[in-house]
Amino acid sequence: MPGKKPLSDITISRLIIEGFADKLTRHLTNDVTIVGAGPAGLTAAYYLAKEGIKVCVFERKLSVGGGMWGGGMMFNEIVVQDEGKRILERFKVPVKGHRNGYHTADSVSAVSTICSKASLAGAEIFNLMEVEDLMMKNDRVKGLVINWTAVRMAELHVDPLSVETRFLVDATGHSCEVARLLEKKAGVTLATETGGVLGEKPLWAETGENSMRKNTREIFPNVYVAGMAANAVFGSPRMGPIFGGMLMSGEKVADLIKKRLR
Ligand code: 48F
Repeated sequence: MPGKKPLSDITISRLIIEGFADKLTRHLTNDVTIVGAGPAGLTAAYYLAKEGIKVCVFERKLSVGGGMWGGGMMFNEIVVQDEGKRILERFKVPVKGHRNGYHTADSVSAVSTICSKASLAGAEIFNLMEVEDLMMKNDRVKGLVINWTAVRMAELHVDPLSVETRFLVDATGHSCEVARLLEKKAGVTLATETGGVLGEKPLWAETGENSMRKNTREIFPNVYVAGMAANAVFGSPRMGPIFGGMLMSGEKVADLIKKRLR
């Protein structure tokens, strides 16, 4: 077309590389780094970022949202109780139905809205990258070690990069991977009954949901657990496709860290 500049393939590539390098360089040091972009991690990222705190999230998968996308057994609806409804409404996720204090929401709507709010609030979310180790000095966590998920999948021997952080949140879900690294690799004592990871118990929705708030806390200096990882670390049950506890846990961990940063 006359007057229209031809598209430059190289400019497209250059913009992607420069834009990504700029983001990653800015987040080589963070106030808070969250591992896992499930409902707990994304909610925490939103509440921290909206206070102007420098926060970034590393997610190993291509998609964010963790176990929330799939609702219950791929019926893409989630259930929350009143407290969870309050948080969904804060994000402006449409909440439907009401039966004895239970509410439902479309899981795709919930994940996409929460992620959008966290991102717009200023949280930087890196997908396709996983946290494979911690950076520790004198028995204190100083940061974490990241690599491409594809590197592990291809079993390539490629060294990782390091990220410095003041606070670290393990929001990795059932596998509580940061806590496991602390326990198994660093060999340090966690703030649990045994000093180690107690392990998740079989499904019991009520106890699982009720214990999540208490379990959301600091397990090692400057390292917090949130969401299902918190229940796994403290030996509480899983709760199945009810998600209010995850949202509240994200909100609580953000509150705890905000107080520390003040
Ligand atoms: O599993 P996930 O959704 O954890 P959550 O936020 O919520 C739990 C619920 O989804 C559900 C439940 C409801 O009752 O029990 O399971 O606590 O999200 C955890 C995210 O962390 C990522 C993982 O891919 C997932 O998206 N993840 C796990 N380990 C790592 C990681 C790692 N080492 N590095 C980066 N991301």
